[in-house]
Amino acid sequence: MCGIVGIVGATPVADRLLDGLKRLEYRGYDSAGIATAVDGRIERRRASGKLIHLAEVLQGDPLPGSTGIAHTRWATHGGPTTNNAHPHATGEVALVHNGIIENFKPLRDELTARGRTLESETDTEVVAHLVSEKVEAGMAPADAVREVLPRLHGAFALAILFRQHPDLLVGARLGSPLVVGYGDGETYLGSDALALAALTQRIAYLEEGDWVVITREGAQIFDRENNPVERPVTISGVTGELVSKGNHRHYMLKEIYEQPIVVAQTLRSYLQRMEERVTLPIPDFDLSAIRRVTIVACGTSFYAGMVAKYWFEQFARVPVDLDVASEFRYRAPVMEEGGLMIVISQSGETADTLAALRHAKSEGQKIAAVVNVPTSTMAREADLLLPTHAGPEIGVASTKAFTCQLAVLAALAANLARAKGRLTPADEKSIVRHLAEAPAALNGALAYDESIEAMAHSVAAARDVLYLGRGTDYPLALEGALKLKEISYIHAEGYAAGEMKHGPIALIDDAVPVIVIAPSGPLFDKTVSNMQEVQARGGRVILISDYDGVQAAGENCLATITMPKVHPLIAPLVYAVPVQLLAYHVAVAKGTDVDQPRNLAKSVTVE
Ligand code: HGA
Repeated sequence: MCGIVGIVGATPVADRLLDGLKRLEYRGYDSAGIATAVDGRIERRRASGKLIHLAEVLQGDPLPGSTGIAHTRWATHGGPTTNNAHPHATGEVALVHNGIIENFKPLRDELTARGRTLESETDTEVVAHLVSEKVEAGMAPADAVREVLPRLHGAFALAILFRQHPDLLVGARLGSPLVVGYGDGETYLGSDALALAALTQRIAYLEEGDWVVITREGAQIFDRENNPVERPVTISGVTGELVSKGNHRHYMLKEIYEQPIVVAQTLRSYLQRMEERVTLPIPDFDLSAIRRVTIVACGTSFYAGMVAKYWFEQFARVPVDLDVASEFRYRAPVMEEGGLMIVISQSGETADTLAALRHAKSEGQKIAAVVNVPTSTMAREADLLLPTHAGPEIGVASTKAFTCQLAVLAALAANLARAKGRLTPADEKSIVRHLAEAPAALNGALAYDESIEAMAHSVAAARDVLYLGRGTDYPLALEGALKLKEISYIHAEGYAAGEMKHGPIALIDDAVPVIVIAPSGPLFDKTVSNMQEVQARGGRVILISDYDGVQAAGENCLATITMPKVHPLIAPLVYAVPVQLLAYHVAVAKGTDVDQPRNLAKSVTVE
């Protein structure tokens, strides 16, 4: 989603701003722009579409100036046109914004009533005008921003440039992330440490409601009550190198292939291999009093949570509520004492999930956060941080973050079960052994890449695809359908296998491939019966199972994918691989933009 970079520099900044935007490109965006302060005026260059278009504009019309702001926009209000691209500017100020100004309509009416002309359809532009009015009335930049911030409802990260003050920028955050970077004789603003990786590793994370004035000498930070505050400067581990694709054609494929390693890395923090015990990064966090678990997440993370519900209930016998984050706050959820909310988010910044976290916290729930960015807002606001160690995930369609989330959640379920006295030492040993087998089993699953690629054409031609599964394979069916929708734009739905006969079976004909996820085991026969109901109606089935399953039921299938035989606990991790690879190869066959699919953003920082 939107990316912000700002530099108060000692030398021209346009190239470095563009480089910062490139580092944020993976988040997904649909237009971009840069503004600098030059010789007493504000200059802007903007372009719709990819950064290459902005680079072309800059090449034709270079942008001097050593203080500037830059933005990649994922449109929420107004189409992805050049005119709606940020920065938005008046004669006095230019401004970039991440988030949504929810009260922009009355503010806009108020501004137009005062005779101001707004040029874009965005919610953002009102902020530029509100600040500009104050500046035009003679206020200093910091005073102007301080007076405007309380008028804004919604969520924002802002970076603001002033025509008459080319030596400073003002930033602010509420609900959307913003960091300050400290250089040598230069200071920066960025959406995250990655954006500033080539400039500095010295990073301070702004807290909710903070605003900041940066100059070449450093930063003056204020809290929401306008008191000067210090925010600790941390050394970010993100290197200046752009994350590379290695030998792979797409980030998504590289990330699918990284899964054995990153799952092993993640498990290291949650398993004591010698003692054969599960553990947590904060070992003395008391789980014994937890009486109820609420899991809240969005998209792929939600499906990881759905798998975890099965595990928490099975191992720990603790009831689990599961909610899509954007719905959670709006159904008056009952949160009793002794409740643990688990939020799951790759970025740790997903606005819907963050809002749910804050709501639950205000109701006295303990919060555990399964996130891939340990410096993220969720990580900082949680009582129990449960990091995944997947490394930067650049492909918009989540893959390695998902399997790492599953690894963490399996270990958490076992920890909870032990704390509740529901896990014998023998059971715990067995869980540790099975989880430890996951990296090798993931490798085994990757070995089928070529055969999956070979069958992709049979799905690529379809208009609709169904995925079926039972038990923990049901969330995998949902995840498989989501992956296919996201990157190949084929309409796909996941169903609990047993639900087919209650409606969706009406969709079956020979034009709708049905992908059945059914490892051999206790649920196999029932799922295969549902599969046969599909075949009896002319449906063409692709069966994903292990050798035994394929032998038993593969005969009349359009195709089969054979996975290594694994324990049911790690089956969701292993079976994630073929559904990811199938979606990937179908998308490649269709020629879509695999890493940055249309309309999607990576870190979804608006509600
Ligand atoms: N609401 C603003 C910014 C959108 C945003 O933050 N996207 O990530 C707009 O539509 O321009």
